[in-house]
Amino acid sequence: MGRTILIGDVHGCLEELQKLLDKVRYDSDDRLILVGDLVARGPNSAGVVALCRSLGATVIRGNHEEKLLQWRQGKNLCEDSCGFLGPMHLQVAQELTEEDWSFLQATQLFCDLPEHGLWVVHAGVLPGVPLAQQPPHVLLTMRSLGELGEPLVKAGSVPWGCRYFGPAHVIFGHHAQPRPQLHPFATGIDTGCVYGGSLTAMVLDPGQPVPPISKRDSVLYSVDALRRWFGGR
Ligand SMILES: [Mn+2]
Repeated sequence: MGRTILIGDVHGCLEELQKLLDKVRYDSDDRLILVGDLVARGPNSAGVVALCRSLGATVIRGNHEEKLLQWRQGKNLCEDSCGFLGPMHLQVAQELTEEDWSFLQATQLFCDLPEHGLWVVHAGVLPGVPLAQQPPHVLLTMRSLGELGEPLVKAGSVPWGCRYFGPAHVIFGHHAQPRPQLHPFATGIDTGCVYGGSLTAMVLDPGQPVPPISKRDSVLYSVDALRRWFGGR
């Protein structure tokens, strides 16, 4: 049984993903888990989906996968393409093969890894709510909590990880930051590769729990973006 390798938001940055897999010496024994948003904004979304598919990776659904899947579902319901998709997502949609679509359709909203004491989600969890009862829009889009503990999509007052105290440690993406978000019971690994930041992985040995904040760097690996692929920040 190999290691567990968790990777942040790739957003079509295929070369950086390949470099990161090389850096952590990815092996076919390892379990590969991506926190979602494989697609959109970057240079090669279809290539990233194809690579993840060929490696048998577990992909947690991100808001960008959800957007594509919602659009496709609407399109199948009426030929006039119900559901709005902007030109960028439309281009991604046109590049995906049937196998890619099936792979995206099979993505899950969360993953429970009891052997590491971990939950994996794309965006976040509401403190005190069991994983299976977390609302999908929270799992897909939350960045922070408001004053009354309500989920906020925008980076608001308090990142949700500041108010979350387990029991499981949560690995998440979605909230791009220059450095990984380190909380006692949560780690954010979206380091904004597509915005010219870096792509980050957490690598755990079999059964290894996530180390405390003071030692968490020992399980985190990053590669720099080759360039800024999208927008400014
Ligand atoms: Mn996202």
